Amino acid sequence: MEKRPRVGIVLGSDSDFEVMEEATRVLDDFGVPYEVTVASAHRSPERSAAYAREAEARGLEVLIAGAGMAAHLPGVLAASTALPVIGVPLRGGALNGMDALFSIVQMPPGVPVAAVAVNGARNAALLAVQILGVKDPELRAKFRVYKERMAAEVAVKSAKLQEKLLSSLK
Ligand code: RP5
Repeated sequence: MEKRPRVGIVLGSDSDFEVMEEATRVLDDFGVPYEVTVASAHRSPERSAAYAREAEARGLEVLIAGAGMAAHLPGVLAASTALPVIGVPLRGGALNGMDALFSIVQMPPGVPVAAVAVNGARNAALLAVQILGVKDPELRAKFRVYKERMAAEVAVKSAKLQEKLLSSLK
C-alpha cells in the first residue's frame, strides 16, 4: 500500500525539478513519504493557494517550496497554511539566485518561511526530516545516525589529507 505523503514539495516550474530532485533523494533515504507538485505563485496563483489551504487536511505536515527569480511561492503557500514552509531559492535568471534568496528570506513579520541556501534542496529536506522528528522518535534516531555518519566521514577525510601531506614531504 502507498504511504500517505508527509512532505509536500512544490515547484514553481517543472524546470526546477533538476535541483529539487535532491530533496526527494534525501526523503527517500530517510523513508519519508512525499509528493511533488508544480504550482506557480504568479502563473497559477489559485492552484498555489488551494494547495496550501488543503495541505493540512490531506495529511501533509511540512511543505518545501523551490522557486527561482521573484520567488514568491514559499510566501504564498505560507500565507494560506498553518504548516511550516521551507523555501529553497533557486539559481537562474540575470541575478543568479540573489533575487530568489531575497524574495524568500525577507518575509514580512507574522508570516515566516524557513529559507535555506541558494539551491539548498538537500538542506530543505533535512530540515523537513528534523521538523517531523520532533514528534517521531524513530525518524529522530535516523537523523542522529546520519549526523554521526557525516562526522565520521569528516574524520576519514582529515586522516586521508594528513596521509597525503606526509607522503608529499617524503
Ligand atoms: C520561477 O521562474 C520558477 O520557479 C523557475 O525557477 C523560474 C523559471 O521558470 P520557467 O520559465 O523555466 O518555467 O517562477
